[in-house]
Amino acid sequence: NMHLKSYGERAKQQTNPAAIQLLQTMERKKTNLCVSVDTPKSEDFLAIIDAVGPYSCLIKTHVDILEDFDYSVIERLEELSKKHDFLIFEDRKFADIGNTVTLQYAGGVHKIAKWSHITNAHPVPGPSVVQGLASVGLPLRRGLLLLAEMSTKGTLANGAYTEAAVQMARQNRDFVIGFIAQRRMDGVGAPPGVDSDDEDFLIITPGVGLEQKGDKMGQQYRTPQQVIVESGCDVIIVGRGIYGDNPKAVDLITSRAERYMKEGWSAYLDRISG
Ligand code: 5IU
Repeated sequence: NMHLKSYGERAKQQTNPAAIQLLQTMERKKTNLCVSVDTPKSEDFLAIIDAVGPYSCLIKTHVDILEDFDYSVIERLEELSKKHDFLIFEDRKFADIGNTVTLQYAGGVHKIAKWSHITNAHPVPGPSVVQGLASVGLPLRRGLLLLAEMSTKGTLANGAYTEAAVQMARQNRDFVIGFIAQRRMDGVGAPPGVDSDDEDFLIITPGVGLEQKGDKMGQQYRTPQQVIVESGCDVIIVGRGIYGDNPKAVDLITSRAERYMKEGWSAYLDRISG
């Protein structure tokens, strides 16, 4: 059962290079923390990443938030990724026809496929969104997460929609490494009689916070313990719980990242010890 296997053991069962690299990084650095950095100034963005990098297996970006973006930001982000040994996840949420997402993923000013080990897509267009992204991402050894659920109040991503997302992933296992979701997805919506408890999809989970229950715009937070132990997720995504409302408070940001790393890792140790 995947709830009980270590990240390192699971790395050996994966085939996608980005999935293997992520699980190996988690095992090596002893962290299941992904820090989400939604901040408009490149200088703050890079300073936060430099501060939290040592505690993170993955850094989640929204490059379209950067008001002063130019490609040198990416070069510096890649340097930080090497310096601190983390992967990069551009949270692009692709959701268009195959041909369009191919152009958006490979090109534009951001050239996401060039530098982002992992990206994500809404399953709403159907399998063509995965096929389009895979045509760009697979040759570059990238991985894709499908959005099976969301952390927001009133989300429409549930029930039959979530099950269809998991089916779509099953048909594209070379490229789809798992889900943005709120719980483990192995076996969800599987045809009767098929034993799929050990599909080993990676579950990357936003909506994690220790201090707040939510924000004023529908975000809902759960604790690392709830996410990792009770719901069987693999990676906790934490944004404002770490960088708060002051991107310049680097010492505070560092200590919060360390705290979430410890909470996430001890929850994981609880889980794999049964
Ligand atoms: N994010 C969510 N919930 C979701 C999905 C993505 O919060 O269901 I899909 C993103 C939005 C933001 C980050 O970039 O994860 C969470 O940030 P905070 O921890 O600051 O709420």
